[in-house]
Amino acid sequence: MINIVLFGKPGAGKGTQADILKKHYELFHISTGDLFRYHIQGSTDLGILAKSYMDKGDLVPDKVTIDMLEETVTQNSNVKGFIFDGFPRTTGQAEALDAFLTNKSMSITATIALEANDKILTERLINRGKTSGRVDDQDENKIRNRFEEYNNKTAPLKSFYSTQGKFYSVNGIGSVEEITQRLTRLIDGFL
Ligand code: B4P
Repeated sequence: MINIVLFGKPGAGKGTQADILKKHYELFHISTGDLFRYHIQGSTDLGILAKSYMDKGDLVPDKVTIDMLEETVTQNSNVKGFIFDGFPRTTGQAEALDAFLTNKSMSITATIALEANDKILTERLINRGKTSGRVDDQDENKIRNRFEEYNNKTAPLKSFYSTQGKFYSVNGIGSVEEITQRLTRLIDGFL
């Protein structure tokens, strides 16, 4: 089983690349952002709660995010592996994921960061905001807040996974195809 965490700032291309990699390696793709947006569309209690955080560019609290992730993994345990896209985003989530996977005799194979600078990321997000309808993509202040959330709460995971010898960095600037090539070259080494 191969389990990849795609890591990076908002707009780094996690969702874009996960969509391609899941087909290439026949992996099950879990995007916590997409799961929240699905709940928001259905106006579930979880969706209403998540929306109050996401619209401001804040992270959704760990407890609800972890429960949702664990439920999705449990419902899909007969797969070749997972791509975790946008999860974990805090040390609490990373610790919970390790404990949960260990319990299922599974583990993270690699955490791969897509690296790009804030200027490029902001341009990508504002661009997507023109068509996606996503409130969190349409306002530079909210985008700045998402970067701050990342710097304060998510960036520490680099050392969390480096300590485990599982952290890899990939240049996230270039065409989508170029970045996919960089990722597959790396992931092929884990097969
Ligand atoms: P997410 O849905 O995870 O989204 P993201 O960080 O905005 O984007 P991603 O990196 O996937 O970028 P994408 O490929 O789409 O998070 C949204 C919110 O949900 C968070 O702010 C938070 O509130 C909440 N949330 C999610 N998970 C959570 C968790 N674990 N804990 C707590 N809260 C959580 O690419 C962006 C754009 O760039 C697209 O338009 C794409 O077409 C474009 N693009 C991609 N690659 C490109 C390239 N190489 N060149 C040019 N453009 C490119």
